[in-house]
Amino acid sequence: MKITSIEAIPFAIPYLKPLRFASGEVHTASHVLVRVHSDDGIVGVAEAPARPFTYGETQESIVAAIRTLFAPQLAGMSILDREAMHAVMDRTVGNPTAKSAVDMAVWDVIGKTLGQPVTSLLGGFSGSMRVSHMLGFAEPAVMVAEAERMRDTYGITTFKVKVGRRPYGLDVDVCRALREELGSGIELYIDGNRGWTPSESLRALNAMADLDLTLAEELCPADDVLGRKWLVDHCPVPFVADESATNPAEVTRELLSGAANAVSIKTARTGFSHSQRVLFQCDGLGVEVVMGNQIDGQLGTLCTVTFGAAFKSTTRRAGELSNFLDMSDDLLAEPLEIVDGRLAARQVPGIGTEIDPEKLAKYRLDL
Ligand code: MUC
Ligand code: MG
Repeated sequence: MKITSIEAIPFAIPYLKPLRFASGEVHTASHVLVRVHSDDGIVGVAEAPARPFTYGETQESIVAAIRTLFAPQLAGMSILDREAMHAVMDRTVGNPTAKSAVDMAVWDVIGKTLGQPVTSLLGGFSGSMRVSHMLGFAEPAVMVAEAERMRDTYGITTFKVKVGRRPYGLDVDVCRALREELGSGIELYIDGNRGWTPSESLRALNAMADLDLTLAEELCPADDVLGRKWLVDHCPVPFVADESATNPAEVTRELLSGAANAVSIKTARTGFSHSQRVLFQCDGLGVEVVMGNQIDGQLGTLCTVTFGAAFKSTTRRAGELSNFLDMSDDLLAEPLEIVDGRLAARQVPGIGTEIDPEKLAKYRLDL
């Protein structure tokens, strides 16, 4: 039950089309595969996505943090001692996705060692989640066509629309076209990735007042401290903290300062252990949560649904679980399938993140 070694393997898989949003764009999944080995011969698997525009981590920095800091410090520790492991990793500040991938790979080892699905160990509330699809910047007709394809092919009826462009009318036109073309049977919410000012945000919300949006996420920076609080006070729907609330302490600060009144939980940045803390904090305060997407491939998406399906309050809303469909290929041996708008967590020992060795050999960058 002890950790013997931890691998950090950089790989790159192109997306079929880039995802564009107010804080950046992603063309290639330049991620890091993390494998934790135990002395029982068990291997736990997870991944860390490099998102420099959100966390400051690069693929190279994630590999370096795991290989040179975390792997030597964690070797010899019991796989059950997650709290002690985090205390060790937290001697290094930052590096949220590197730490989270180690955390989730350790949970995978625990599940495999006990012969239990991690989703059951976490909470076991439900076997699956409704899926929300994230629509990146494009012309209205292109975004409508993508939403229709997702609805008709996969049964997805919830869409997060990327906004935050200037002039804001560009995004209003997209949301209006989606509502008009897809009708009242779909759920729409928006994510600005800090692209607007507080006053632009409110003007945009007013211009979309008749579109029945259900959430507004990070429309302006949380650093606009008073402006953001003013915006949240005037916002007609829950205002979601995403990149402003990347750990439990930031969640507390954002909620208590009035900078948000809902929270996006991303296992890519809080793993399973700290996602629990974020969730229990929100549950205790009566704050809504949504399972967010870090532009994940299948590995990251499986981790998100493993956590999201495990708890009552994370299954209330659709989770952002479909953008792996935009990737040209993936590492998972058994691909994920969205059926009737739902994605299932895997009922196998661990998370179910078994890797196809040929695909890993094809896409890894360190050989
Ligand atoms: C999201 O919800 O913002 C885009 C940037 C990022 O950090 O995550 C994605 C999706
Ligand atoms: Mg977001």
